[in-house]
Amino acid sequence: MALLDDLKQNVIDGNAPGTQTLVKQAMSEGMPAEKILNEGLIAAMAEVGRLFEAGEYFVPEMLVAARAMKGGLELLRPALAAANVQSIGKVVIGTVQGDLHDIGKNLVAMMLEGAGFEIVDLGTDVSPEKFVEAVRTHQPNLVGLSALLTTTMPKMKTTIEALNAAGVRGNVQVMVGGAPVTEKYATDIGADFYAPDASSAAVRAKAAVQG
Ligand code: B1M
Repeated sequence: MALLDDLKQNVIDGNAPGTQTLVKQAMSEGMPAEKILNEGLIAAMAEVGRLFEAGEYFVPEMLVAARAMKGGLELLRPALAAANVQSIGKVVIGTVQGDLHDIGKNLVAMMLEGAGFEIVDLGTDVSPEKFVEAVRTHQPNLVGLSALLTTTMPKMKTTIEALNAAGVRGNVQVMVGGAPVTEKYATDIGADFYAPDASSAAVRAKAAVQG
């Protein structure tokens, strides 16, 4: 447990090399990747959010913590996305327009990859037009929209409307998620389904394509 506390603190402090060293150590001690992720990396980001809300952290501190988290996440990627699976479908995923948060979206993409999906990651700040273009080009089974800000959530609705207007909505199911998003919001904006976290995103996406 001391190891996970140290790991958490290194992310909170934005110590990227320290974070990577401790993730490697935890893995070499046989700790499950999900435990390192949930009790180390994700728990740290929750604390960073609390510090930001309390006015003790500002954007630069959030940014260095996010970089440290990402470095740790990269090391966990092979274990989380333990491959060996045939593609069960394709997902176009991105963070909606105006929103630069990508840690959660990346995590969802990794878990989907682990569940056997082929991933087309459009990155952050993705306009509705870019989602439409990607659906036309890649013909995915699912489109995943992530939003972390209450101010960018409405772009999920705009994106769904753009898919409708382009006549491609019927070809894809839309999954939405992100800290401020709820099941009710997903229903209200016409998404097919909502997932509260990366593991359930993988389970629900799999169920969606397998009927
Ligand atoms: Co931002 N930020 N941030 N930030 N930031 C939050 C989101 C905030 C809650 C902090 C706070 O006030 N407590 C707050 C939003 C408030 C609100 O809207 N109500 C906030 C704010 C205000 C801002 C700025 C406006 C700050 C400013 O400039 N004044 C600014 C906006 C920039 C922009 O996007 N235009 C900003 C900037 C940033 C950084 C760039 C510094 C950095 C992001 C770096 C990056 O992502 N590359 C950052 C960070 C790190 C955070 C916090 C601290 C951590 C987010 C995170 O990575 N969490 C965050 C506070 C918090 O969340 N506690 C905060 C860990 C991650 C694993 O969880 O992203 O929730 P999460 O993803 C989960 C689920 O939500 C779900 O699964 C994931 C894994 O389980 N999920 C999906 C996510 N997407 C999904 C998609 C799905 C399904 C599930 O289907 C497709």
